[in-house]
Amino acid sequence: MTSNQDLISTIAAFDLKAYLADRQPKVEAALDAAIRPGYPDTIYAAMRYSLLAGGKRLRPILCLASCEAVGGNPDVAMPMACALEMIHTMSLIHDDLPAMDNDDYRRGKLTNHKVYGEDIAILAGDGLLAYAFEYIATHTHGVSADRVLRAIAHLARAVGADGLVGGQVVDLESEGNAEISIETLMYIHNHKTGALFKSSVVGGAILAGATELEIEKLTKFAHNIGLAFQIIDDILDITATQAELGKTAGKDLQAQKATYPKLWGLEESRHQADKLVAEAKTILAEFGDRARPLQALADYITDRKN
Ligand code: GRG
Repeated sequence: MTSNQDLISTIAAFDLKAYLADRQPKVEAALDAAIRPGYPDTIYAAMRYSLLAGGKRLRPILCLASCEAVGGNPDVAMPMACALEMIHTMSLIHDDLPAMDNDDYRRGKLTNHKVYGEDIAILAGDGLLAYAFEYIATHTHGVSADRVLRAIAHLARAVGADGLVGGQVVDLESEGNAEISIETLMYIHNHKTGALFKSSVVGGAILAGATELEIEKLTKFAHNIGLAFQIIDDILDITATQAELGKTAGKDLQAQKATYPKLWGLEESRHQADKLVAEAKTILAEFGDRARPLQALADYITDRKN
């Protein structure tokens, strides 16, 4: 068993910058190849506009790293990694619509509906969502159909009313009520943000043939980093600039949203995020060196500036 001190020095030695410099361009290239311009021109252009607008590509990279953490070949998980980014992107397109968060900027660019109109933005989101599932089903090779089916089912659940959609609904219903309980806040974020993190980590592991125990541990790991990610998101909304975020800063205050800093204060929120990440890394101690990328990615979640 790896001691905590060993764990810390192992992770410190891992070059996350080099890892991301290798993975991010691979994901970019895979996304670009996954959806090519086509007919009708407008819909393909709108889908590609948001899909290829940058972003940290955290969900695909988590999926690949998780596949590796249980001894799988990350190439096998690339179609699922792309699908996760398609779904994440469509959720951002819909979230930015006037009917929801009504945002003008995302990833440093005008939002999809600002460029293509609301009608096309809705359809671009729908197109990305449908294609994500088609893409996993048709492009995942070298894995049994059982595993592919299980990964698809996990992802579908994460997207629907028991996942992103449910989280978004409670978020919308809570708007203007900064006094919601911590339980409601947790529900919103565990569904709106956490569910897709979980599917990223668990999906990569399922495709690699993870055991039930490994899946259980990775689920807990993903739960913690998903929550930590959202706490940091809330902190950055207060402390970072629009240029750093690539989207409007201070939106939560403006929309009178309940946030972790509002409930706990900035310092305690940061402490809670650090605690969740430390626990997440410990959960993976028994996975050995193969989990170093995942552990370093957990640190990245709290160290990030956007
Ligand atoms: C999924 C069917 C379906 C509908 C969408 C709108 C909606 C339902 C859900 C909202 C989901 C949402 C916008 C959650 C916020 C997630 C979040 C913290 C986004 C920011 O993620 P980053 O920082 O962004 O990873 P980049 O741009 O780096 O990818």
